[in-house]
Amino acid sequence: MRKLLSAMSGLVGTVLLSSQAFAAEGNGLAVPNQSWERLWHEVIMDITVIGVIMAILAVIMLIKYKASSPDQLGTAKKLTTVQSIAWALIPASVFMADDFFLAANGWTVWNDYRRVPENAMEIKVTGYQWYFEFTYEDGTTTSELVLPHNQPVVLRMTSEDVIHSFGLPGFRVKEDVMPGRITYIYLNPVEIRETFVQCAEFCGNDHSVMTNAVRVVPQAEFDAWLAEAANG
Ligand SMILES: [Cu+2]
Repeated sequence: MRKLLSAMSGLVGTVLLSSQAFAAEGNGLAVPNQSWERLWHEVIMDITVIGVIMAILAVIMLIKYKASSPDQLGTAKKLTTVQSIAWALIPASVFMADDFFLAANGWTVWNDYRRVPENAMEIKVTGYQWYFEFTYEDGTTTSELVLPHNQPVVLRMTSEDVIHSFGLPGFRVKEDVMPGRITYIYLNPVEIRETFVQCAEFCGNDHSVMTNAVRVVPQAEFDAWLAEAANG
């Protein structure tokens, strides 16, 4: 009983500690991929803690309460109805509290992905068999996606032929790109880095080569790149 109580208080401690982990970083705006990663680590940590507690308890009880013969009866005092219900409801409530906590944070992460800030730079994405094309606010069209560091971006996406999907594993997001509809992805590129986009919806013969580098570069480098793309 004491072991079970201390295990439960450990779990509650984990939940309380981790509830402070969801603050904004970088330019002060939500960074959806970072929110996603925090929640993912939280889920992994919680299911590991719960799984390990349950496994240890199960093994202890298997060994400690093993019957020495098939007709041996237990000697423990029978629980009253109220005690039985309490034993079912209290531990269940502790674990359910963690489920609700994770679900609530899932909504927060969802909002981080879907709320586009006013100052977001818009880039139009058009899907074709079998490439993506990018159109910047000045009308420049490119085959490469380059993003200025710390500038929130909204990709407004559509397709000229079949259904594609704009898959950005490095940003922990993908979204369908469909003819006749405009979908969007919000990105907050707070790290200078190179990642990639890969079409994530089977769209024909060359689907697998429908991939491109995605570069996050300092603002000055971005301006120079865009000016060159505009002239070229
Ligand atoms: Cu495609």
